[in-house]
Order: sequence, then structure tokens, then C-alpha cells
Amino acid sequence: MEDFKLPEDALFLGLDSSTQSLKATVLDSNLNIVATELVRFDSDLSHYKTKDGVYRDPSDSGRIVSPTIMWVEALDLMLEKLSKSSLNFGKIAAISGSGQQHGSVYWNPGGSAILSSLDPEKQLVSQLQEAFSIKESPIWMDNSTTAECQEIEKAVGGALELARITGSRAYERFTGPQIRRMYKTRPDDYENTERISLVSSFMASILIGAYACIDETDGAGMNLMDIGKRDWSEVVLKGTAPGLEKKLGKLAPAYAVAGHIAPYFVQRFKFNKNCLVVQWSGDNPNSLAGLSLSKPGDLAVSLGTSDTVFGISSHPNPRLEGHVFPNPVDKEGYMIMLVYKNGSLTREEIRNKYAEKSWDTFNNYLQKTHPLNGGKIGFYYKDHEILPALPVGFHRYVIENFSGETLEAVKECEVQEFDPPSEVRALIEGQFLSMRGHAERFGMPAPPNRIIATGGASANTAILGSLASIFGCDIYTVQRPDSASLGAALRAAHGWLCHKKGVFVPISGMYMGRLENTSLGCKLAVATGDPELVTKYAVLMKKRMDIENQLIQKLGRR
Ligand code: ADP
Ligand code: XUL
Repeated sequence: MEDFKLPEDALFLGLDSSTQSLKATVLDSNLNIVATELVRFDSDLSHYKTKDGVYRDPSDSGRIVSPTIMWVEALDLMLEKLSKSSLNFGKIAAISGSGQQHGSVYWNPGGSAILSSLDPEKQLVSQLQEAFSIKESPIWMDNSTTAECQEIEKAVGGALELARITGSRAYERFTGPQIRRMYKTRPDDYENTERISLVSSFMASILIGAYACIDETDGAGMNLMDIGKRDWSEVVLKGTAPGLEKKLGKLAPAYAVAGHIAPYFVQRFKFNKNCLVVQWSGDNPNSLAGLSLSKPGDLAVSLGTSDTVFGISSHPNPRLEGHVFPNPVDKEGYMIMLVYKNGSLTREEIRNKYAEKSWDTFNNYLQKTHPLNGGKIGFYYKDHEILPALPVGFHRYVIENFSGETLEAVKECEVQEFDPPSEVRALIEGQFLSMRGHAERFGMPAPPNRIIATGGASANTAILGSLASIFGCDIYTVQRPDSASLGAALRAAHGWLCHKKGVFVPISGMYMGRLENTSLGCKLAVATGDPELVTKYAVLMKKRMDIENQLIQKLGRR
């Protein structure tokens, strides 16, 4: 135990550059939260005129981007906010971070020189304006690269082969297809790109004043890395774009040190010059760390802008559905994950349309309607969905004669709309039935030992109640719903320790035997529901998956 002790007055900073905001969590050496901070893109940086942190192409091309420089200005603002609090930057021993996965940044040939000569008298935003070869970063919500996905899959021998190599078949939002699209549609800009970063390695690059490596975990969200070798896959790079390896730089494990903090931050904010920057990683991998997910029977459900379901596995089996990434805090292990695009923003849309724009009314509707919703089920896609790949549209059905016992003699009938309370229940039940159906199909534990819920909507216990009834297990939450920045702070401490020891040390050593006395401790939020209801939900889930298959046949993109 003693071996894993962190220096008594040291602090560890975790940042999370997510879709809608930049968040910060600071942990002390006992792994307790001592400070948090938030910069919201839409409201705190309203001059960028983003909606939900993004620009959506009105032409229905599926192109969704964010202004790269906005993420830089968010860092300026975050550090200013933190410096006005009582936080002592000089005590921060290490920083790490989390970035929305898949989003990419394109540096022009001057980028590296700008990074290494930042003037502490000026804000970052004014100095990095000219550092990028394209000014708008494609992000995880983008859906414009179906042709490139097909081309890459074809080049490597099919979707399953690509999944076997990289952990996922080609997905529109993954960085490889995005890069291929840039190479095809903007060849000069591609040529003029010196380096490509992910959101995670981009933010780390600013902090170290040089290009940071892409970490192996977030790197697996690109459709470019061989997950077995944890290195770029030659065959996939070749099928994506020429000259790519040089632009990507090297990969590094998530627990490695990216570098010391740049002199800019030492001079401007009084950071200690020995402060380490530990590799940044993706938001879902950081949440896995922050939720201290270490048992194969446990699942995490993140209800953020996207909804994700993830767990750990030692021998994953990549399939046509779902993703496999290296575990960011375990040298040999993997994380497995399902991702939905229609998460919180779709819940907000239904809340605004049917529940007086109020979570209280939304919850009231959820509580006053009956589980199984009298056989009313809905598919709500405000944005093109990923799982399964279906276009924008709402589809509602009533399952006639549905008792929950059997699917014999039942028949679905498509309808235009439900009453408002039933809309709310159909949305929530639909989202969680889909998660349960796909999780079981992907080989995730069924039922899970427990679910740890996180993300903005995990603050809502009415929503968590439905999650418990549908999955048939207890639902836990951590102290705060932003587990990604918490996980990043924990990984900062982990990376610091690995660096000090000169070898990889298991992260659990840092909190073993005292998890509940730290801010990582989970608490029970909702207990398992009625087992009879769980069985009935299994029947409804089967029906839902059947209808989903019909929708895929009718409307699916590929
Ligand atoms: P991200 O990290 O992806 O930017 P967050 O995890 O911060 O997103 O989640 C933000 C979302 O949380 C908001 O879009 C909002 O809809 C949702 N949210 C916040 N509070 C509640 C609540 N009480 N009930 C349901 N959803 C909520
Ligand atoms: C994961 C995914 C999203 C983003 C944004 O594959 O696309 O969860 O990480 O949160």
C-alpha cells in the first residue's frame, strides 16, 4: 500500500473537453475532489454561435463540426476561472485529460513552431488562430463519410476484417474515414497538414508546447490502429490516405507521460515547472477509469450528449456491432462499448415538445405512466443514429394485445403520436430496451452484476429507475456525473505514479481497500426492480429488436 502513496500536498488536475463544455476536476492525494469548474461552449463562448457545442450543416449532408479554436479559448477561460479560485497551481503534480472521442484537429506546417514559442503575456486563442490547416474539426456526431467507410472496408477485405484489425468496422465518425474524406475533397489542405491530432492529443499538445502522441486507447477510435499490436496498421493506413503515418506521429500508452508542462503555463499561471502532463485519452475511456470499473460483470452506462454502454473484457471478440479499445488503465485488458448518437439532446427534444421544457414534468410523466407503456414503443432519432445506422425520424408503434408474457397473437400497428406522458415513457423505455438488446447481442453481461450510471442525465433518478427495471440490476452513481474529468484526474495521478516508479503499476493499488473513502466511491442510486417485470421487458425487447430490423431493411444506410 505504502508503495502507492501520492505526495501529501500534491494535486492532480483532470480536464474534459467534451461536446458541449470543458470541465475540470481536481483531486488531492487522498483522491478526494477539492475543486471543479465548467466552461459551457454555447453560453460562455457565445460568440462562436454553436448550438450544443457544434455546427450542423443545414444541407443535410450529415456534416457536423466544431470550431477548433473554440476549444483553445475554452482552455484560456478555464485556467482564468481556476486561477481566480483558491486553487494553487503550484501544487499540481500532474494534469491529464479527456476529449470527446474521434474528433480531429489538422495542424498546418507552422503549428509546431507556434506551440513551442507561446508568449505568456498573451492568451492562447490569439496565438493559435493561424495554427490549423482547416478551422473546423469534424466531430463524433458527423455522418458524412458513408462512401469513405465503404471504400476503407473494401480496401482491407471487408467490414469484419476491419473490425478484427482495428476493433470496429468503419464508422462515419471514426477519424480514418474523416481523414479519407478530407484527402478526397480537400487534397491541398490534406497535403498542407503537418500533423493530425485527436481532440485528446490536441489539448495535450497545447499543454506541453509540442505535438503530443495519440494514446493507444483513443487511437483505437480511428479505424487505423491494430488493436492487437497497439500500433498503426499498415494495410488500413494504405487504404485510407497516402502519407498518413507521418502525419499521425507515434502512439503511446494512456498512462505514459506526454511531457512537462510548457513554460507558457509556468510563467502565466505559476504552474510548477516539474508538473507532468500525462497522455490524454477519450471521454469514455476516462469515464471507465473514473468509475473504477474493474469487474467484468459490471457495466457503465453514460447518459451524456451521446449515450454509451461499456465494460471491460480480457478476450474481446470484435464484431460488426460495437467497439473494442485497449483499457486505458490496464496494460493487457480491453474495454468494450456501444454508442448511441441520440442521447441527451433527443431527451431534451422530447422534453421540450411534450413535457413543458421541464425535467420535473418529464419525470412526473415517467412516474405516472406504467412500465411497458401499455405496449407503446418508439424509435426517436433526432440525429442520424449510429446503433443501428438509421436516418433522422420518429417511429411509433402500439403492440396490440401485449400482455408481456408472449409474442404470440400480438401485432404491431404504426401510429402518428402518443399522448405526452406516453411519449416520454416510450422514449426512455425505447433507449434502454435498445441498450439491453444490443448489449446482450454484443456479449456483455446479462444481467449485469450492477450498472454504474454517469453523464449529465444520471443526475435524474426517475430515468435511472427505468434503467434498473429494464436491466434488472442495481444502479450506482459516483459523486458527480462528470466521471470523464474525474477519471482524467485519477489518470493524472496514475501516470505520475507509473513515471515515478519507472514501471506500470496497477491503478487499483492507489485506492485498494479505501475506495469508499475517496471521491471514486459509488453509491446505490436505485435498487433492482421487480424480477417479473424484467422478464416482461425481455419479451418487449425482442419485439423491439424485430421492429428495428424491419426499419433497417426499409431505411438502413448500409
Ligand atoms: P457531454 O459531456 O457529452 O458534453 P454531459 O455528460 O455534461 O454531456 O451531459 C449533458 C446533458 O445532460 C445535457 O444535454 C442535458 O440534457 C442532460 N441533463 C442534465 N441534467 C439532466 C436531468 N436532470 N435529467 C435529464 N438530463 C439531464
Ligand atoms: C464514442 C462516441 C461518443 C463521443 C462523445 O465512440 O462517439 O461517445 O466520445 O462523447
